[in-house]
Amino acid sequence: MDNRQMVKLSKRLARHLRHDPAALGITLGPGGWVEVRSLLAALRGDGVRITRADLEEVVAGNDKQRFAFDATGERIRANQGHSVEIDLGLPATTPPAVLYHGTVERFLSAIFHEGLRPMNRHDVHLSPDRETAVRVGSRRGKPVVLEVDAGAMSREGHEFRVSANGVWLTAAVPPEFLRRI
Ligand code: HQG
Repeated sequence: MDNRQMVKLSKRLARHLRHDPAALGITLGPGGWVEVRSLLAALRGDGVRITRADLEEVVAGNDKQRFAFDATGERIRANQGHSVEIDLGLPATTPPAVLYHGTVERFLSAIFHEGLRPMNRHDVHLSPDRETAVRVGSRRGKPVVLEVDAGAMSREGHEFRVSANGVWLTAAVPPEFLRRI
C-alpha cells in the first residue's frame, strides 16, 4: 500500500473501531476488541478489499500507533480515542508529576471555567511532553499548551490510565490543576 492508502485505511479503522462500529455491521467486544476475520469480512462487504497483511502494515506503520492486535493476533482494537462506551481494561497508574494538554485559544475561557472535559470522547487526553501537546493543539489552529498538575490530581484521588500508545487518560481536569505555559 502507498502512504495515501494507509492513511485512508487508518481513518476508516479509527472511525469504526472508536466511534461507529455499527456503520460497518461489527460489534466491539469487551475491551473494544474485534475479531480480525470479522473486520476483514465486514470491510470487504463494504467494498474495501484488504488482506490481513495490509492490516498488519497499517497497525505497524501508523504514525501514532492508534491500533493494536492482541497477543494471539486474532483480535484488533483502537488503543484509545473511543467515543463509544467501552472499558479498555487499563489499570489505574500513577502519572508523572506534570502532563500537558494541547488546545487552542478559543476554548480557554470555557476550559478555565469548567476544566478539561472529555467532550465527545471517553476521557480527557493528555500528552507526556510539550511537543506532543503542541501537535495535538495544532490540529485546530495556533496551539496553546496547558500544563496539568497531574501529581496533585493523583494525590487528591483522580485516576489516570496510560494507553498502549502513550496517551494519558483521565475523566476530567478541574481548572485549579491547569496552568497556561
Ligand atoms: C477541548 C488525537 C471547551 C479540548 C490527538 C480539545 C489526541 C474543551 C477539544 C486525541 C473543554 C476536544 C485527543 C471545555 C476540553 N470547554 N473545550 N471544558 N475541555 N476542550 O479531539 O485532546 O489522531 O476530543 O482542548 O492527537 O484535542 O484521534 O481531544 O481541543 O491524542 O489518534 O475540546 O485525538 O489523536 O477535542 O485530542 P478532542 P484532543 P487521534
